[in-house]
Amino acid sequence: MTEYMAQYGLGFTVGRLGVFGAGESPTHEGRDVDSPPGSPGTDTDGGRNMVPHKTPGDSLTTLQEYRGFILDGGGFDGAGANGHAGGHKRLSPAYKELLVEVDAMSGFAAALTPAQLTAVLGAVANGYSNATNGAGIRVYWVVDEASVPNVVFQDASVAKSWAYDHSNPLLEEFAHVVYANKFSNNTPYGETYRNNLYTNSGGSFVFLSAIATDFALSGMPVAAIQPWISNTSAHEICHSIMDTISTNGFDGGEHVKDPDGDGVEGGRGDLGYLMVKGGIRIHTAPVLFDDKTRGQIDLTKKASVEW
Ligand SMILES: [Ca+2]
Ligand SMILES: [Ca+2]
Ligand SMILES: [Ca+2]
Repeated sequence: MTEYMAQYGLGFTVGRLGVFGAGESPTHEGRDVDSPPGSPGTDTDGGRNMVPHKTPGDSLTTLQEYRGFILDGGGFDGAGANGHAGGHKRLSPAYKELLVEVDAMSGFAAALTPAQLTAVLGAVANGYSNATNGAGIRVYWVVDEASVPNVVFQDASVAKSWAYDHSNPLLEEFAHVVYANKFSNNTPYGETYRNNLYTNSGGSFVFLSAIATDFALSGMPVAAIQPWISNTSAHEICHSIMDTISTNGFDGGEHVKDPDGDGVEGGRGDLGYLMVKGGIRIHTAPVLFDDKTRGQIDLTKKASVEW
């Protein structure tokens, strides 16, 4: 309650848990403490004067948030501090929170060690909650399957089936991200499939061998690869919470032509943005959201789990 009041400066209704009703999810676009009073349309929750998300709430009920979840990490504040060290964690109706189920394939050269996986996911979570460049979302993850035998996918249908088979039914609110080997053609870096009523097969993949192959060809040091893995992860997760499909000038894949808004599409200033279309994305920078992307984020329709 104190957090919520500090975040929004708004009133609230006392419910059965003493703060909010158990079925309510009152997180919404309001004004945060550093925003000009009376301009709730100019910012979103959790950050500094960010544009509002497409929808209010994070689809977690206050009862779920109060009960909490067993999580492995994430939950950083806007300064990248006060992250969750692992174990049980109650969530907050004052912040938008995104929960991620992580599966990791093993047994191939580009597979991540547990420490590398933690570093990658930490960069992703930090990026989403960053007060300046982020999206006003606190990302938490749980590693569900830490070492699954790797598969080289022949086509999308195989990948979708894999995602379905490995999506933990106990983690129904969680977006699903898989650190995978590759498709047989060793491209692309990542892919996100939407869930639907008939196949129930959504999920995001990060193809570690495809990324590693490009770095080997470029001659860049292996240490340079981690930001590309983190940014690819953040990019695919962003696809899974956008649900735009050709609206608002997007290209049907939620990529933005001019994310820095200077009128030049695919200019150098655009290339560091998370969802830029065209050119070669620069993945050495932190995760960087543009306002058009922020304005289309919808945590109530996570593509990998909700339809
Ligand atoms: Ca929340
Ligand atoms: Ca799983
Ligand atoms: Ca531009």
